[in-house]
Amino acid sequence: MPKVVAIGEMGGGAPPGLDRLGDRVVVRHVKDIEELERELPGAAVVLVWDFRSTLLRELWDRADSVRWVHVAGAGVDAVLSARFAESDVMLTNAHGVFDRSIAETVVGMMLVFAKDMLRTFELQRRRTWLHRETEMLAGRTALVVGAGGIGREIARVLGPLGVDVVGVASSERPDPDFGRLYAIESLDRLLPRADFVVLVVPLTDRTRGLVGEARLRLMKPTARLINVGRGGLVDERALVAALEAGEIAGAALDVFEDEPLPESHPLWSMPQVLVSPHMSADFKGWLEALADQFFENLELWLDGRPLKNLVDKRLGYVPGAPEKDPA
Ligand code: OXD
Repeated sequence: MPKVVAIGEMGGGAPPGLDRLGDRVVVRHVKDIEELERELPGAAVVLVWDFRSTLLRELWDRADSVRWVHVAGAGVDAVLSARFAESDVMLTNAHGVFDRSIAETVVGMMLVFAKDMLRTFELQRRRTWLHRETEMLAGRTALVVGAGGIGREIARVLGPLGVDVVGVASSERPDPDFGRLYAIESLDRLLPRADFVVLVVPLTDRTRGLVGEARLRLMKPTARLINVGRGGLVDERALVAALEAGEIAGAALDVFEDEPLPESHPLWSMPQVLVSPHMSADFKGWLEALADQFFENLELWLDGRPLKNLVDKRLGYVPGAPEKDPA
């Protein structure tokens, strides 16, 4: 029977239902490098359950029989090495599972800013009644950088709220959800128009450090940056400096260069910053949804049928038209 190795823990445990698989595959759940070193040789399938785990990348030499790797996450950056990309091992991810949940988080973050809720929470803690006027979301412009399933769902949710959504993808083209998508090369021209800049692109060589000092300067002083992609998309030092200098008005960040965000990091104490502990996607039931998605693909693989959500290893995401082309 083919051997499946599941790596890491999420939500404090192994994939729910892993024990169900016993009759068609041999399953091993490993938590550390020693266990993986022992189990990886001979394994045909690897489930990277903890999408942050770099263990497979570290032990790639031992993956002598692996045919397929599934990452139980949207981002495959921790797993996808150049050697993996060059190999003929298939890679799939959790495409689709998080679209709605992240879209709702992003809308929540935008409302927190528009309705000045960070300040309201702070005033409430101090028992202070202070009437203020707030902003409307309607009529604002959101620049969504990344037009995969998640970016697309953000556009679908924001449209009915009256937000003008501008999408950025790998190339310029008409699009059913965004109206028109603009190429990533147009980013500098689009940034000065945006009230909200939302980052949902995967972290790849092309997108690392996408938002640095120069691009932060292009944003409006009233604009807010929302990052639900990966910390590495933003130069955090430049961001802190831009916030301190009032070059942008705020940031809502779910992802960071170092996670957990170190206690001494200046972002923690900035009143115009919302720090969220990498949970924008994680709705109640996410672990079961992730496990079920893998089990469904495993059935396909065992039956010799094509897998769903195949990542293009050169691009680092699941491509496809029109709804699956992040950037
Ligand atoms: C992911 C995440 O799945 O960041 O990539 O949650």
